[in-house]
Amino acid sequence: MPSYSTGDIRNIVMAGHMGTGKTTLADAMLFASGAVPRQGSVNDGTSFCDFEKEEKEHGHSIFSSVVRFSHGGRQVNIVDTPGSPDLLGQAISCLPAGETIVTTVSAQNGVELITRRMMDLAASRHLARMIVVTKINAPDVDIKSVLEQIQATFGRQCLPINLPAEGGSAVVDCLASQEGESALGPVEDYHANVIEQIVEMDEALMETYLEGEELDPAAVHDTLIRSLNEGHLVPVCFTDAKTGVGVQELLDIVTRHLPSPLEGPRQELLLGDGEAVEPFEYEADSSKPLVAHVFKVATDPFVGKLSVFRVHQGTVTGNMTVLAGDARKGIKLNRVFNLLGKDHAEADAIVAGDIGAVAKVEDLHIGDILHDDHAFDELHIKPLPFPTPMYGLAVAPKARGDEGKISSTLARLQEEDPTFKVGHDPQTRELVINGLGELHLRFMLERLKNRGLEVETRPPKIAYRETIQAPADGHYRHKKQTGGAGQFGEVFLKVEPLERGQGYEFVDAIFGGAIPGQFMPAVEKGVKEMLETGYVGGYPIQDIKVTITDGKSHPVDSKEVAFKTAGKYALRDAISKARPVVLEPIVNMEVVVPEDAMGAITGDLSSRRGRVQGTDMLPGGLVVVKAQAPLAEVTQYQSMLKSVTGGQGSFMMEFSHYEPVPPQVQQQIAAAYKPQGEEE
Ligand SMILES: Nc1nc2c(ncn2[C@@H]2O[C@H](COP(=O)(O)OP(=O)(O)OP(=O)(O)O)[C@@H](O)[C@H]2O)c(=O)[nH]1
Ligand SMILES: [Mg+2]
Repeated sequence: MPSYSTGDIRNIVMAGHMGTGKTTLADAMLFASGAVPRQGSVNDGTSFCDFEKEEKEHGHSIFSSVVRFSHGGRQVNIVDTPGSPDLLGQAISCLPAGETIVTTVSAQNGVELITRRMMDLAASRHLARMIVVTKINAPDVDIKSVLEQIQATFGRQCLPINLPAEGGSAVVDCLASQEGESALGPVEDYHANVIEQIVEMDEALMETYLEGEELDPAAVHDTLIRSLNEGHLVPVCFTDAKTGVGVQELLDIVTRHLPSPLEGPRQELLLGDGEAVEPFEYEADSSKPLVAHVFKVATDPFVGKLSVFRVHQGTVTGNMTVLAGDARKGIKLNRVFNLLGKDHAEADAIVAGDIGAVAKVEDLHIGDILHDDHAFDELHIKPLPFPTPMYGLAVAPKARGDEGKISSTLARLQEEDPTFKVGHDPQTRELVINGLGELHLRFMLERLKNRGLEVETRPPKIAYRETIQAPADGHYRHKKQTGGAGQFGEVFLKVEPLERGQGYEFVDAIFGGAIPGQFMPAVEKGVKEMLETGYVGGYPIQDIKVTITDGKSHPVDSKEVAFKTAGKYALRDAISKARPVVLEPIVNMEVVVPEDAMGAITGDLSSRRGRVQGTDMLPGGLVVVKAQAPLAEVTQYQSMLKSVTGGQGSFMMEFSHYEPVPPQVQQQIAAAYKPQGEEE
């Protein structure tokens, strides 16, 4: 057993916009705690968190990573996440690993897109939150306005618990102390603000405070934890990890003031399936039955697969056989590890509340629940809101004969990232990868290249779909008489549009054996083939109900293949009369730009068939433009934004829904479509 227990553990997940200094801060904390002999740096590729080759090359995080240290008798796990909008999937999967989400705001840039996003997500999952203002010693910073911006964006409950002082070379405590001066004014004032916020949570404490009596530190601590858990207080503190200012103080804050797994918010777990799903209450008790969940998977060709998990209840030991999700078969673990970046040290046990890893277990995936009781087969984390990967590229091997290796390596990379998907285009049979943006796919392809596999890519393909807009009837009689045995099958059917997103429904409404039952699967096979092939532009047809109404068979010549063909072409006949239409993916966009670029941005979006839905002023002279636009028009938005704003601004987009394309676009798609392999 480890030397510490659940109450000693603190888990923090670092989240926030790219470049705000999460990794630098994690490296500084590691060094300050004495866990490592030198301070790692993202700038020279020595960071303990950004240890993957691709991360060193780019100088920023691409994967989440876990490091640990002990300080003041506590055991701290830091989960560092990437802050690029393209890598949001990695960051989101780590949210349920920590009690506290620590978001970073750079004093230079103020509150940025992903910081806002992660703050909101953490709040929606009822996690404790803390904000660290980083880079307070960087040139041209205005700490006061950054603090105002934080409060304007996230609310008045964001209150400093320490303050920059002495010209940025130190920070002073304003939670326990009320003495002295800070760069933002008298410490006393800030002390009063934060204490008043805390005591508001507890009537008795409030009374003692109002009567001017001394507060019991233990009572203040308990109430502080409650304030954090309920989002009544979001502490703000200040650091400059480059110069080490505020780092030692941050270690004390994390270990003294943030909740342990015993005190902190519970992760939302659900037990059951479908309608019967219920919240599942666990206890951070190491002696109870095991409940852990996998939040990160790394597939290294040399080390093998590493699955990183957070234990919510019970204990994981190396000699255990665990169950993952609803798999019937147990998994023998052999060994469990504690992680410090790329180093893993074998551990006796990973207790409740702690983070650990297992190596070389193939059957584990992000989101899996580890348990040892079949009663928990249907236990899962409340679904995380991953954005849908809509940005696609068709890839083909540069070297012949690499196809197999490329698809299997891509499939492994897919396991590392819930927003990276690999599939085949049914129309072109090409291998297609999908991610959140240009950058996301570029990283993935670099990773592929670093494993010795190179591909050619083709411009993004848009995942169009087709549907129908009216009911219609269809009919086809397939009859072939070549020499001996013939083929005969005849199908009557009708089609009706379904609501968007309903998919496909097949109904057999045949009476009296007009089509013998054994041929119905063949009819449906033909129907499905047609749905996959598409009609207008060769895209999959969706949101359609197909009802087989009548047919005819022949005692000798009726064959499966005949009914398959009849089903397919009867459907085609019906679709041709059902006002078929091409659907295109529409994305929600959020673009943050300096105020003076707003006109250019909204104008540009309108010219791309976009609909601007609103603009909000953000503190700090920024504006956020919310819009919907067809994905086809904004696939290169990264470079467009750059050219409109000269490099400033950031954006994110995510899939919203499908909509019919305008008639002229449909005409272009239809004209470009050459059905291949038509039989008849
Ligand atoms: N002056 C100063 N620079 C800093 C500080 N923290 C980080 N930086 C610099 O800011 C840049 C980005 O730092 P990172 O730690 O990689 O930022 P990150 O938030 O991890 O970024 P992503 O991994 O891309 O999400 C690096 O060049 C750091 O050297 C700081 O406290 N002061
Ligand atoms: Mg980083």
